[in-house]
Amino acid sequence: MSAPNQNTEVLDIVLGGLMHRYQERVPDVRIILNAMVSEGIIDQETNIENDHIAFRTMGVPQLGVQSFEKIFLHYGYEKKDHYFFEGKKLDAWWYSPPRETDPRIFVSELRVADLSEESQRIIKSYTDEVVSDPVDNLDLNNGEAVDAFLHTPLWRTPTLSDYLTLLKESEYAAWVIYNRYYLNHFTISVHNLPEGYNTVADFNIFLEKHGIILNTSGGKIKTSPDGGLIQSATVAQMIEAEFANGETYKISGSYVEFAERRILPEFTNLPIDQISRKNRRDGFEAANADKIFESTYTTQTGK
Ligand code: OOG
Ligand code: NI
Repeated sequence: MSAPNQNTEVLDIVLGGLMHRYQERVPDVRIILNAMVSEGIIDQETNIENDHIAFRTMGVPQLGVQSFEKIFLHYGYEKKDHYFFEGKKLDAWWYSPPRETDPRIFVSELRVADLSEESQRIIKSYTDEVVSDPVDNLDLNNGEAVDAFLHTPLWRTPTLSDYLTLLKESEYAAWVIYNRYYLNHFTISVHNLPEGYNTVADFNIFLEKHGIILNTSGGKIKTSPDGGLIQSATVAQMIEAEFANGETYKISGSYVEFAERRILPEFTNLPIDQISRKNRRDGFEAANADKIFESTYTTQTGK
């Protein structure tokens, strides 16, 4: 077996597959990329810098982060800081990529055991169909197999009534029971874009001019206490979901995020053409993340 850091070709297949299906689910991506090219912000779409991507998981023994992370650890990602979201009953970690050009990964997990008996019973009725850790049975050196895995249901299609019951207690739980490992968002880095677009504040103006609706939880601009990480996000796009017995209902799908990472104080004297990712604020910020999660919550999508 090849060493994890030699698996970047497979990683490209997996990331490509994720982005491809994500773009089909999130029409805002096309609107934003087309507008960036037509305003001359970028020459071509492939010049977008993807700051990070995010996934959501169910915290039950055979699934959750401990299972999911094995995929990306295999491709050379490194596990970094932990974040805890008490109110939302979530844990999360971020992973730094093998190459500077790869996105960081943010993976969260629902603390299922902290929910009510009823919600736990509903969730387990689905997740108990998965009797052993599915990633252990996956050939991680086969990019097409991993791509298929990430887009194949692990449990039966939920009923609308279970979805709505979960939604009342945990919007995150409802999202995962239907959307599973679909890419939750990708994130456009703005700090290397031309003047007039290279801050989240300016980029938000551009987005709104093109009719994009932004998440307003905690304000449209989310800033870390150190001032180094500034983020905004769209409100998730609604998808017409088909539940068990053919019932349909509009639910939250995925969204797009924007990130500005400021140059760290110790590097502000460096010429700008010498600045790379390692000279900028890295990682995530719990207070920003707490609000960004709400991009898929009905308080935002119902606006
Ligand atoms: C993740 C929300 C947090 C960030 O960049 O802090 C986040 C999610 O909605 O699953 O993306
Ligand atoms: Ni994010």
